[in-house]
Amino acid sequence: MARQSERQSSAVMVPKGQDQPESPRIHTLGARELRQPAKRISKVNESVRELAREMLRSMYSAQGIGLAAPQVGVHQQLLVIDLDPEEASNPPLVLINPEVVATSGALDTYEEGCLSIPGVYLNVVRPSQVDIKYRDELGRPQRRKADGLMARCILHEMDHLNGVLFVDRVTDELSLSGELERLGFNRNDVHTVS
Ligand code: GNR
Ligand code: NI
Repeated sequence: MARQSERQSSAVMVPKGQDQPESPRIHTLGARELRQPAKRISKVNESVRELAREMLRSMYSAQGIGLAAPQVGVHQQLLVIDLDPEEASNPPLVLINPEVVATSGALDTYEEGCLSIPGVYLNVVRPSQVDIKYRDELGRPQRRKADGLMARCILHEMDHLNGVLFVDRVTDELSLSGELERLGFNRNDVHTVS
């Protein structure tokens, strides 16, 4: 067990839990940082790993299951995901320069939330499965297939790398406007896609 977590992610492990040392602030809907596309990371070095650690601290502190670098104002193609933030023995995933190789034709509807739009939860339709390639925190090429919540989270985070937010994909106009207004967000900050 210890050996396996070490192989997977010890290079960026931070203790899990909501109490974290100071970590970068997460930008919220309306901030231009969220709309700028992220650039590929040319070399996976210690400074990339340090950014991943800082993102994990922000994510655990905010009790999310994923975070993309643009959410903390860094326009690099880096994601962290942890579907099990309570379970210390299950290491987080670090995805660098992720690319979708394929998605399944089947679509799922799921109620999404986002640390950049706190309190808003709305249905989004996405492919139910995804096959991606990426580099891990040691720069090693990886490929993985995901379904369920992992596929959902990967696709949500990859949207952030392109400056897209889940509210841009919400089709229920009435619920969208209602939720945004209820939580004090501006409907004009949504850039509806397709
Ligand atoms: O914490 C999060 N939960 C979540 C729930 C459903 C679909 C996607 C997500 S990702 C989100 C964290 C976040 O905003 N990542 O960018
Ligand atoms: Ni998000």
